[in-house]
Amino acid sequence: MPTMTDRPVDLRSDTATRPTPDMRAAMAAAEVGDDVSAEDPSINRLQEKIAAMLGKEAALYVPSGTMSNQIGIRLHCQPGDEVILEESAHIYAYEQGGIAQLSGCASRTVHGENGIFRLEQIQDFIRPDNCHYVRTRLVCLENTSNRGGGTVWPYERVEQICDWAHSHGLATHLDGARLFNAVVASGVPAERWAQHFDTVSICFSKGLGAPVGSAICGTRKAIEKAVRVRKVFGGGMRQGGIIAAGALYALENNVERLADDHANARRLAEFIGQCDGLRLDPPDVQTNLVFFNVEPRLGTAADFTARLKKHGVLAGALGKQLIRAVTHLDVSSADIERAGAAFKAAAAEAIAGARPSETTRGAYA
Ligand code: TLP
Repeated sequence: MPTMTDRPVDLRSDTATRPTPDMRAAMAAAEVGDDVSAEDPSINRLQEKIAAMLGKEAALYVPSGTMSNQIGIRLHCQPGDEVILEESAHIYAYEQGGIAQLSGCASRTVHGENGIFRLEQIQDFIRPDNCHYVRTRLVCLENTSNRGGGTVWPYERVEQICDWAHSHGLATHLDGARLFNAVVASGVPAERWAQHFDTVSICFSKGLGAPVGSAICGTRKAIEKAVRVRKVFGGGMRQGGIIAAGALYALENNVERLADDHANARRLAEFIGQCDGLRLDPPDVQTNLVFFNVEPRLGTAADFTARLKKHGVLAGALGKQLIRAVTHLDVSSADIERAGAAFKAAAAEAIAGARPSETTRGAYA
């Protein structure tokens, strides 16, 4: 059991990372200005850097991944338009129906395997040009797919879907909250992934370890429009350079190291795979997200995360039997060994706890 002084191993999300002393030093030293007038030198530097990394003309720093996605929707769509996305996509499932609330649009979902679908599944989705229908306007992909299990899209499939979308007059948006995880896992550079999308959203505050912010990237014209949308969504920041400096530091220092998070996630998956009653889903862990099911004989996912907590490990119950564990900058390989022992102990306890009647029968029959 952990002692009271041990910090829990926090595997709930890669949003849990805290700025390191070096990142904090970069933030403290940041030059700042009024960003609503585009006069914050640190934000301007960050925007130029991320746009260049993605091969886009321009980028805009915004407070969150949700805002950068929702700005992306608003840029491409008008009320009465329809957006095609995978049914577990963050934009659809975890942004409060922002597509409808903020842009007055409909969503058309497709079921993917581990978050990833095939072109054939959406080829009939374009509505006829007829006043009864919404106008099909945008295709959104998410890479890596969060609910899909941190899966990386097959590159050719992205190319095929986006080419098809563009050839039918549809726009494309990428929720690239974890695009750099896909880059590191696949070896396909960010620019190559990004070239297929009209707009790309990137999060700095997940695996990259910055405290705040995301960026929406695209053509200069799209980003000029995005400045207006960000303002009406309440995302115009003033001396935001103080946080943007953390994001800039993250881009300069924390991209390649995502490979460590992926190795830690695979190691954690090995431990989970060794526990009776836990089943990895999907079985192969590609990046930093590890999903697994808890067999009902061990209780529910919530029961199991409560047991883990007692052993000093925090993980997220995302369904009745489904749990997500996420590796990140604040989780070391030693933490993973600790977590592995906690998983084994919690699973063994759950099994022992789940069979009291059998034990009793054995003892008294
Ligand atoms: N994801 C969070 C939660 O909101 C679920 C997490 O812990 O994974 N796109 C994707 C793919 C995301 O996973 C998230 C956050 C976002 C967008 C939104 O980012 P924020 O939280 O900055 O609005």
